[in-house]
Amino acid sequence: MAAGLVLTSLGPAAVHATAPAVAPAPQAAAAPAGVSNIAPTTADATPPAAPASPLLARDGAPGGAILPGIGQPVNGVYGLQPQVTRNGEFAHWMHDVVLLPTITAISLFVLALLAWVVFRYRRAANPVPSKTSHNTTIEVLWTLLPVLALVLIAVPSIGLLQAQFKPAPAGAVTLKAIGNQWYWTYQYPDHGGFEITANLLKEKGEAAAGERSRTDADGPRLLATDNRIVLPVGVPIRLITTSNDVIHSWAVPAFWIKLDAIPGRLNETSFTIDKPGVYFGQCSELCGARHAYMPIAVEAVTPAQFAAWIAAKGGTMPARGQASDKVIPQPGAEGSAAKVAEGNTVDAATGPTENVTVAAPTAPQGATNNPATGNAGQ
Ligand SMILES: [Cu+2]
Repeated sequence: MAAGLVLTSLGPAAVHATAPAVAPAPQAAAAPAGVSNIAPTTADATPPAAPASPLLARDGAPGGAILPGIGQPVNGVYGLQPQVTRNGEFAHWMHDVVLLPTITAISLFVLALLAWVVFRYRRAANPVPSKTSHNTTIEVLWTLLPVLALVLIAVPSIGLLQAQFKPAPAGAVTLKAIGNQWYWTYQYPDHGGFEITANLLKEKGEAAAGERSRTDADGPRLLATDNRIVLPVGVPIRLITTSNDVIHSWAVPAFWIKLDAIPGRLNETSFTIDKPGVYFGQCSELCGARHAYMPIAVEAVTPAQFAAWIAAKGGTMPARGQASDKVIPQPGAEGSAAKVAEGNTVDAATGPTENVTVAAPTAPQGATNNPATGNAGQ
């Protein structure tokens, strides 16, 4: 963890000079000797069609391998996805060890009581019904036992709720996810503020001529994106969400994260990814016709690989010792530096700007220009 924080605070040049052995993630150590620290995390990590260096893939993202059953739903399997954050692991435990046994026991108990009453007190076996109307012992029991059951559930539940809204510590990597109809844009405010757009990768027959279509190396159908978001493992992530149009929701099941993206607002949460890998999610707020087609793909890599990726994107790592916990003002908040600066130049001519923190997408979006065929015709 400490090594990870140090690595993220180094400049890209320094990271390139760092041997992979110092990277804290176990997979980095497993890389063959002599391979640079931007090599794929496992031997079979390079997708068949990828260029020699995964970092120089067409979209600039490392071509990390998708591990079977990790970070995505699996056919015929029920239950929660394997979790790779502390909150997720706790929630998984709570679901499997607290909630499921509790509701199963209560359901079976009530079913048994019902069956007993139906059988024992049927008309044939019990022709003269009892006239009893009160029983203090039973009344106390049927009040206290449900209270106890609720307390049993509430204690871990409230703790988890609190943990989910814990602010990120100093030194966290900030990822700003911006919802659009119907794709996500991402900014890295601590790393030069560059922006990435992630669109659904269409299937082979659906992509226009010259357009990149999905392969299995990209991910499952409807979950693969043209650009993956890259985040470091072992480093706290500060996730900030907002939207350019309607309410979306940024959700990745394996991170135990679902955070609404609301126009004119910033929502914030934090998490730390434990294991390298590729993790998929989807917009989880009904946001319009192509709601189902704005997937999320996150590639979690070692801090060294993250630094290399940032450099490849033209970004910069924060200087050593410089905490990346600067306050990002709510859109339109009075006194925000951006607002004041922009207000000085814009107000006189055009009036106040509505949302100063959200940059307009810089490139035309393939997904938004889709004709109403293929996926849109569902
Ligand atoms: Cu959406």
